[in-house]
Amino acid sequence: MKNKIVLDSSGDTYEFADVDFACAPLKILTDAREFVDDSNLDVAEMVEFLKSYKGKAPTACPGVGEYMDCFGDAENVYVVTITGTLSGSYNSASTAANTYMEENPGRKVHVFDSLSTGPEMILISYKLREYIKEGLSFEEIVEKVEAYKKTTHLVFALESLHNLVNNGRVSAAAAMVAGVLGIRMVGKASEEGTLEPLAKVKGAKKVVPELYKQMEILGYKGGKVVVCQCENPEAAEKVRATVQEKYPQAYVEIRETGGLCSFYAERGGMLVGFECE
Ligand code: X90
Repeated sequence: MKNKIVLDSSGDTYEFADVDFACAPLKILTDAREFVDDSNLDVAEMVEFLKSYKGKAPTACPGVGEYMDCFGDAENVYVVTITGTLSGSYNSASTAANTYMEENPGRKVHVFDSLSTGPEMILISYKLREYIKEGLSFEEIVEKVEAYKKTTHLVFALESLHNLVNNGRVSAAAAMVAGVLGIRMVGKASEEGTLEPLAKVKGAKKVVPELYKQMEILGYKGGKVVVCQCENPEAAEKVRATVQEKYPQAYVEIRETGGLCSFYAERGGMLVGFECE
C-alpha cells in the first residue's frame, strides 16, 4: 500500500473511492451516550437525541493511537484535519506522524491543517487523490496541495450556535448572535482557521443569496463547490441553482454532514466549500 489519505471525521467522509483511505473519528460525549463519528453512526438519530438532551455534550478529537491505526502500513500518508485553532486533532495527527516516521524509517506522513472543516477538507482530499493518480512524488504533492489549500474557502449558515457556544468554540462576538430566534448567522472560516461571523440574516429566503455574496467577495469564479448540509437539502439545492445560474458548467456536489459537523452546525446548518483561482 503506497499512498493513503486520512481525514478526521469532521471531513464528512467515511469512504473514499479509488484510493486507500481511513477516517479518524471524533466523538460526541453525553452523560447518557457516547457517539463515535464513524461509518456506523446514525447521524439523524443522534441529531434527534440531542434535540431533547439538556446536559453537557463535549466533543473529543481523535487520539494519537487512533491516527496510528489509520496510517496502517502505508508508505506515504496525507492527513487532513479540522482547523487546529478549534480542535486538538491537528496536534494528535502531528504527534502520530512523527512517531510513525521514527518507527518506520523511509515512510512519510504530512499533516495538512485545513484551517477549516467539512467540505473544504473534501476539496483538499479530491486534490490529493488527483495528484496521487497522476503519480506525483510525495514532496510534489505536499507542495502543490499546500498551495491549493490557500485557494479554497469555507462559508456557512447556522440556525443555532448553541453547541458551539456551550463548548466554547466561538468568540464572544459570534456568541452574541446565538439563540436569537429566526436569525441565522452567515460566516466564514477565517485565514487563521477560526469562525468569523459575517452577517446576520433574518428569514430563510435571504440565506443563500447572502452566502453566495460572501463567496463572490472571497473570489469565487466558477470553481468546484461542495455543500454539506444538516437536514436542509432544499437550501443546498438553492446553492447549486445560484452557482449554476451564473456558472452553468460549475461542479457542485451536495452531501450530508457527518456526526461532528451535524453536532456543531445543528439542524438546518449548511457548510459550503469552494475553489477560487
Ligand atoms: O476537538 C474537538 O472536540 C472538535 C471541536 C470542533 C469545533 C468546531 C466545529 C465546527 C463545525 C460549524 C461551522 C463551521 C465553522 C468553521 C470554522 C473554521 C461546523
